[in-house]
Amino acid sequence: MRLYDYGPSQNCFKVRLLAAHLGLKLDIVPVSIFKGEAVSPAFLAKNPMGGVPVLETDSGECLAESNAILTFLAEGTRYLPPGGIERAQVLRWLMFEQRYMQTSISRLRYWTMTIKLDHFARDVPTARALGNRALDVLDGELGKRPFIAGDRYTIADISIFPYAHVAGDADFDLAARKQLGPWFDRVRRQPGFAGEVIPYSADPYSAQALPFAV
Ligand SMILES: N[C@@H](CCC(=O)N[C@@H](CS)C(=O)NCC(=O)O)C(=O)O
Repeated sequence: MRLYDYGPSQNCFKVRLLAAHLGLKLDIVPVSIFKGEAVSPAFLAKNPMGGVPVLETDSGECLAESNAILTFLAEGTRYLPPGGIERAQVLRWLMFEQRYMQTSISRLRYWTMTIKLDHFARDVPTARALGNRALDVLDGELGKRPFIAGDRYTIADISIFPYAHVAGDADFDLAARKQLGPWFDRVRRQPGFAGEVIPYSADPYSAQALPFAV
């Protein structure tokens, strides 16, 4: 299988992390999103929204959306319960990640690290308030159980860890959330964990605007 990938993307990191846990070899195809490669006609045929990650199966089927890819790859493994309330709780946290973290921590970190905060100044207070609320909720929930969705490490943790553990890059106060550091350590101790974070500065094009200017 192929992963259309952008190194500094934490959404792509989610998929690389699960693949590392599974010992699954993915053919990595780098996509230069700031050069517009994710909105070329050929790429839009793979993902009409024009972003990464995209997984391409051996039969040529394409799947976009990081959490959908996690769900597909984790099916039948220890990282996704087979059904019932346990599985629904995992899906709940995948949706939490998209609704409350992508729109806040992820955006603020991207704006901060690529020097675009001024351009998006009007959106910063809302994103910061929502990001703080999301981190407070995670901190509270992780005080009740060892992993996000229950007693076991699942793709809920694999989805939320990538942006949560780098929230400090966007000036969120991680030290004040006492449950988060120990959870980061529990995640890092999982078999096969691979945690390389590639900074935006590794990409000389990252200071440019994205094609859809988000
Ligand atoms: N909801 C999507 C978000 C994907 C996304 O925002 N990808 C970014 C990189 S982190 C991207 O490719 N942006 C390029 C663009 O939108 O043109 C997911 O979870 O996969």
